[in-house]
Amino acid sequence: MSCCGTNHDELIDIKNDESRTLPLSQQLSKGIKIVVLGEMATGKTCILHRWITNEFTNQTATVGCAFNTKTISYKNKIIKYEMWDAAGQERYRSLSQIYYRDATVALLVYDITRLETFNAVTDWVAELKQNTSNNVMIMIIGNKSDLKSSRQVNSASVNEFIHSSNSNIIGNIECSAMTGENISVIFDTISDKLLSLC
Ligand SMILES: Nc1nc2c(ncn2[C@@H]2O[C@H](COP(=O)(O)OP(=O)(O)OP(=O)(O)O)[C@@H](O)[C@H]2O)c(=O)[nH]1
Ligand SMILES: [Mg+2]
Repeated sequence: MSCCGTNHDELIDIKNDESRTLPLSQQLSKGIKIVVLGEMATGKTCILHRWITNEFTNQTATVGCAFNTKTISYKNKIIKYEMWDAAGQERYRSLSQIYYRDATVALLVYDITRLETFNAVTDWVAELKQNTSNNVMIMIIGNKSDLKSSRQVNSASVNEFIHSSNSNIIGNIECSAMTGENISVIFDTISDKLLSLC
């Protein structure tokens, strides 16, 4: 996975990407921007890696931001996803705004075994609401569902938060990058939502 966090030219490119102004139906094949945010070690990189390769591989902590693409054929449409996988470490936090600002979709990832990572997701929802004007679609992801016996976040409190948040939250899915459970459901849900808006 490539790293882009320290490349100034690339940051300028992100800012000036004109394809974001196209109608959604034209963006589908040119590139739908997904930003992946959440506390460190929640499994953001593993989720993307599982979706792209269908394998689980232990990842080292992301530096800055990693960039990946995957093009799929879904319900007779070609959809290209451009995924910006932001580092969860606090020192990179200020960079995140560059990545989420013009994103179409934000995946907010928490670890179901660590309550503080869900609390961080609620902070991200508030931040996105405050700092984006494009009504970014938000998907809340509870990763590590293979560790249900150590669960600290229950689905009732997640649902309660979603109902009270008044944000554009399009889904709330628990998954496991380790076993692969529900990984494809995340992207099918996003694809269905995008197609419904075209
Ligand atoms: N049990 C279990 N462990 C997981 C799962 N997904 C990721 N992990 C582990 O969680 C740790 C962190 O995974 P990463 O994908 O690097 O997490 P990240 O959110 O990208 O972390 P940063 O890049 O630091 O923000 C690794 O040790 C993974 O092996 C999962 O579904 N189940
Ligand atoms: Mg990572």
